[in-house]
Amino acid sequence: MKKTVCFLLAALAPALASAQEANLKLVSAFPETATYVKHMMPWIEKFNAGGKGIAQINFIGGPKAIPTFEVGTSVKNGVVELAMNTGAFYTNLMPEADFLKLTQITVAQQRKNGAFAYINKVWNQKANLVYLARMVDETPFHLYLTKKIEKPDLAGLKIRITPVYRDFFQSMGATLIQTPPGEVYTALERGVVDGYGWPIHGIFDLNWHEKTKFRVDPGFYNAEVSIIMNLDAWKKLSPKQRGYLEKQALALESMNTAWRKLNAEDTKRQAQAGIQTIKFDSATAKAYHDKAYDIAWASATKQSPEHAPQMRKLFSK
Ligand code: 173
Repeated sequence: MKKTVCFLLAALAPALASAQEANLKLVSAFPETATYVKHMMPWIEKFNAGGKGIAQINFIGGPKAIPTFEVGTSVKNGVVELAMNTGAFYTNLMPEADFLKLTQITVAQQRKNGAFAYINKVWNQKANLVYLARMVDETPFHLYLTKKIEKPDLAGLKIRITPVYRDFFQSMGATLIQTPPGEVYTALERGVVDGYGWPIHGIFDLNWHEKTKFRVDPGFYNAEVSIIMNLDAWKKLSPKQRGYLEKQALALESMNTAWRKLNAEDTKRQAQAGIQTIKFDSATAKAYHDKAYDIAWASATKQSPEHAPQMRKLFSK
């Protein structure tokens, strides 16, 4: 009898050991050639090297594995435990997802002033998600064009959008066409769009510079890309595993200093690639920038009267 128990325990030991090591599948809502994936891969390597016996991340790929706008639902339902995603891609789960572009303080400051905890409360309750780490910060979005404009008027222009830019570009009279990042090149190539919204960095990764003639300055908002996690998977972790994930989340956020450097480099590189900057006079530029925020907060408040005003307070300088 004793022998049998010993044998059973011995046979179970590997299973028990692997049950202690959490295996977390991660999908990227951005194409695998995107800057964000390049930024994340070394982090995953370090995560796995230090996480032996605790937790491992299994990167399963980009939008070919799960389409961009379905990644949020896949994390919510636990099809994958983790995703690198941006709120604009999962507004189908909750309108608040897209409000993260409106943060005017860094994620480190958000952790201090309670914004990060507030985001998590909403993400837990409304979408079964944990907001684990913000890995893009301090990065404005811009409008890129294939045709010149003299003033902030997009009438007659077809512009590729995501929810990030929808209300702002619509207010300038654009015809809106929503696509995931993976479809922008073809849309430009075929003349389906005359421009697109995108952060200051990253247009070279998907070869959009080949089709881009102008960038409109100033930029607006603050590009957000984050690691989100299925809440049930989070609850299943041991305190040690959660502690490890939290430590690695901070390590990823500490890499955000890279963006300021890349943003400066890519601004130069765009000029070298022949992309001209469209600049408005200073009053028009200020009105353009202010309008971006006014419109976004008005839309946010309409969509989420409960959370938008609180988030506005916590996200502002
Ligand atoms: O696809 C997009 O233009 C978009 O919404 C986005 C959001 C964050 C970072 C990069 C792009």
